[in-house]
Amino acid sequence: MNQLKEKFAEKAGQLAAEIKTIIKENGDQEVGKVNIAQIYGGMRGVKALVTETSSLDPEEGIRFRGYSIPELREKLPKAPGGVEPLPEGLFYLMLVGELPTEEEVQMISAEFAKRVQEVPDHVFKTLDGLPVDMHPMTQFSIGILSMQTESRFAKAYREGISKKDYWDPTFEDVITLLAGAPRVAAYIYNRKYRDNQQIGPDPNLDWAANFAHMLGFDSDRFKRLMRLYLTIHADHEGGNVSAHTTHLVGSALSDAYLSYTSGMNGLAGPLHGLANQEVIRWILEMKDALGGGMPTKEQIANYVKATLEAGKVIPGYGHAVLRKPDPRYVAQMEFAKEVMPDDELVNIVWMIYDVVPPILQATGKVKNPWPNVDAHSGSLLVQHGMQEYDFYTVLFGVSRALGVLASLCWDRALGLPIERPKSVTTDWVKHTVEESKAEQFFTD
Ligand code: CMX
Repeated sequence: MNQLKEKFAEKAGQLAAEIKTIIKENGDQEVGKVNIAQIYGGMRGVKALVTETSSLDPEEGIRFRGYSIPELREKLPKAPGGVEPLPEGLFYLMLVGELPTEEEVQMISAEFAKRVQEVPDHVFKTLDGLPVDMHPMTQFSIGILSMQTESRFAKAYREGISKKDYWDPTFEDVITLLAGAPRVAAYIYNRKYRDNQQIGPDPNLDWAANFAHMLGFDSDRFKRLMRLYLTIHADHEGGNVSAHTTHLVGSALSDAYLSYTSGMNGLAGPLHGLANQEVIRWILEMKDALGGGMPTKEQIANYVKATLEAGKVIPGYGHAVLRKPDPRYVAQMEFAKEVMPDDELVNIVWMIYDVVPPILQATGKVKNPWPNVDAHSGSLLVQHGMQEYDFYTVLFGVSRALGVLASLCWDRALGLPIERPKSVTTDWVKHTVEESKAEQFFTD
């Protein structure tokens, strides 16, 4: 792990110096304007954050350090005999900006497999004290938060660490958290859905395969699905709720555990990561309402319209930035076309893709009528035997840890300050509008 740490420190040092020069020489340069619709409209399109790990193009979708999802599936190292990338490799790429070698990925897998043993006992005791019917995302957040006792950053800060070294214990916290997150998640799953029959980690498995194993899914196909799933959900630049929240809370020098769980509480919202469980719930409700079996496109269209008329959203459709079908959806569709082309639920998901976009388009207000990542993921999990859809967002959360925590390392290494944008009141807005009208009057 020291090798990765040294490489990261070297890259971070270079970028920190570059940024210093950029700010010194160009600090006054404007990069955009903000209008009133944007400050009331969830800050869409406002460029106000720097995130190094990935960047989202509205037409093209996500690129991780410049690599698209198809490129990652081709270029990142794979498990022996495997066909999907190892998510550890994506973590390396996001952290240092270079594609890793197989040995470099193996080193991370081995470190995760070692540190997964370090989840302290009190984390499991904490989880045991929670009502078993508590939502798995709430349990996950509490479980990871209770690991905060292990924070090396919090300890180092209390002991008076110098600013320039913040990144080092943060890096260590990030590795420990990433190693432990699948174990905490699997513990919740087995306690809630499998009569508390817990399965310990296997030190010989890669991160995703070990997660599958601890969840009780040992088939090669489920391991393949987990590697793909944990890769494609890892990051979506910095402005989404889970990434932005992790970054924001981290900016107060809250450690990795505090920051990441804050992000997870945002991922648990139905407009963000929880949409994946909502998609399956909505499809199953539709099937029930239509008497079971395979619906027709016309029946789906009517159900979609009824959902909209009831003032609800169609889960899994739309996006704040994307304006095309999500490449993460496409990657899952390709996977399904290869391994389960005849599955009924998957075929319903594809029929919904044919039906929903024109209906959303016809509303005249939905900016992106296309499916997002959450429209497909649940159907793959159901088909592989994981039926408990309330758990799906936890899988998303484990994956999202890779991106938001790689970013947290960067935040500390670059010495980014506490975040504190300016808020205004509606009186201020009204006054500003009046002032500008008066100015316009005198200019005309
Ligand atoms: N179904 C119905 N209406 C939708 C819609 C959908 N799937 N997507 C957007 N709209 C509506 C919005 O609610 C909004 O309506 P109002 O003007 O009445 O408030 C209008 O269309 C304009 O919204 P937008 O600018 O197109 O979308 P936003 O950037 O405001 O919101 C998102 C983006 C994802 C929250 C929204 O598309 C949505 O609610 N989708 C369904 C939930 C979902 O799938 N979320 C997962 C996103 C991916 C993730 O983070 O995991």
